[in-house]
Amino acid sequence: MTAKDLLDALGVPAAAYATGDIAARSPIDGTPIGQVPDAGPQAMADAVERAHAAFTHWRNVPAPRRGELVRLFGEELRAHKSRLAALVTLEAGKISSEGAGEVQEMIDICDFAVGLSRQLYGLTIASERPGHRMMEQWHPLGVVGVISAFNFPVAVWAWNAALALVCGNAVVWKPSEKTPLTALATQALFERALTRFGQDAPAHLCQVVNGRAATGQALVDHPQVALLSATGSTRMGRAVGPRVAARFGRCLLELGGNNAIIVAPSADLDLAVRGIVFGAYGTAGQRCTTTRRVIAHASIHDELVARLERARASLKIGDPRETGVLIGPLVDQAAYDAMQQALAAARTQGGRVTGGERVLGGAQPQAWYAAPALVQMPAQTEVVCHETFAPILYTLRYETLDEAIALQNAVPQGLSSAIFTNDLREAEQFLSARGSDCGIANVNIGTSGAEIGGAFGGEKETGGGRESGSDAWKAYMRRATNTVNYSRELPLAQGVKFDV
Ligand code: UN1
Repeated sequence: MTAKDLLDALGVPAAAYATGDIAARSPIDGTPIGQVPDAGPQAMADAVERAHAAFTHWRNVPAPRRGELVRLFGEELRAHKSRLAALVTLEAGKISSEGAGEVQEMIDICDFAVGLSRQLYGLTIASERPGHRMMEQWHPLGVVGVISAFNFPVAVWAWNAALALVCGNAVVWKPSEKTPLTALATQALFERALTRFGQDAPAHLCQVVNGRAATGQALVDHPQVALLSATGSTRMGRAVGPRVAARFGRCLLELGGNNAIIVAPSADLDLAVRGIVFGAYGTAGQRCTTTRRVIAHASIHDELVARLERARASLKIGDPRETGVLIGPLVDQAAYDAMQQALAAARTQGGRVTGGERVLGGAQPQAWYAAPALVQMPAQTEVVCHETFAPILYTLRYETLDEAIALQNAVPQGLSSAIFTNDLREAEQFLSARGSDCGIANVNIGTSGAEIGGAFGGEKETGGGRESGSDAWKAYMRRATNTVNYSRELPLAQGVKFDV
């Protein structure tokens, strides 16, 4: 099916992607698949104001009823899963099963949010004063702005939107310029859910505004955006974070990762190889959770690297829609160039590189397919400390677990991490306070492909945000502490006397 067929079937009118200066191209073959206008800062500000008006209505709708809207949206996603997944594959270049997985993550978070809509619990707290009760309530924040990246063009928005909506907020979404069409399709599905939901959902509750940096900046700077949730590079986060902080807004940042897997002497190498290969090369290395480093014990290092190299060389690269293909294209030429630069730097820093070259350039001159690269490094040099959004896996060796953990933590990013070991002491040390410093730490499972049920996010330059499962919903609400006096006295806290 073409992009147009899919967009038709998903309910996006052709006029919505017929003109404009943002051109969507399929990374599969570089062909243009649609154009959308850059809305500009004024249109963004208007959208935020409309969203704020929607919020003042939506916050009064009971949370379980708000959950019903998200439930209906989940139904639309289930009904249109294969089409939306195919569009993700066309626009972002993911292999078909990963496109389907992305939509499944949206469905999963909708289910999670529906349950959550009856569980927005606050605490009751014992008061120090007689005849008093203390409690917490969680109230909606207002407008939640979402800036999403090309690599998860729709799922990351859904993690934010599903929670934000049940929490009583309105949402304004600025998608990546590289993936505007999947955003339009998602919005069309959301609108179907809205129609089925009925009158008590206000207009403009969820809006998508496509545009470039200045449009995004208008969302970042708008005083009515109570929470700005931004996913992308650390560079983007450095630009966005201080601007939101300057107006005392809240930020939820999901930035770069530089995720490592430690492979211990007792590891099940069959499992480790599979976990590493999916983590490093799945999604063509374009996940924030992608495995970028392997830190292998000296006693198994050479065997592991040999097995990784065999697996690497056997991966089928090509059109991500074809069965059997595991590595699709890089998103664009800039991604390919960044990969080549990193590999050149790795060579000068002593790395031994296999793979990494351009492939299918003859058949697809407008697309950027690269062989996944394996790079044996003599040490954790500068290039290894950088996140390059491409399928490059650096390998390092270690002698003691303390040394391995120190290496794993000695990068600026702190998203995901894993150890493969069958030694309980090693596993527990890795998970302990003196172990991995990342937001995600796993045992005998790779760094990528997290489930939605846990809180997702990381430390240090990853930005500190948490979204998706566990109690990440609290980021989308404000906490009010309430003290109620049901006595006939007015005792002061801390025993203060102030009799008038
Ligand atoms: C991202 O790459 O921005 O854990 C998110 C994973 C996915 C999410 C990745 N569930 O790999």
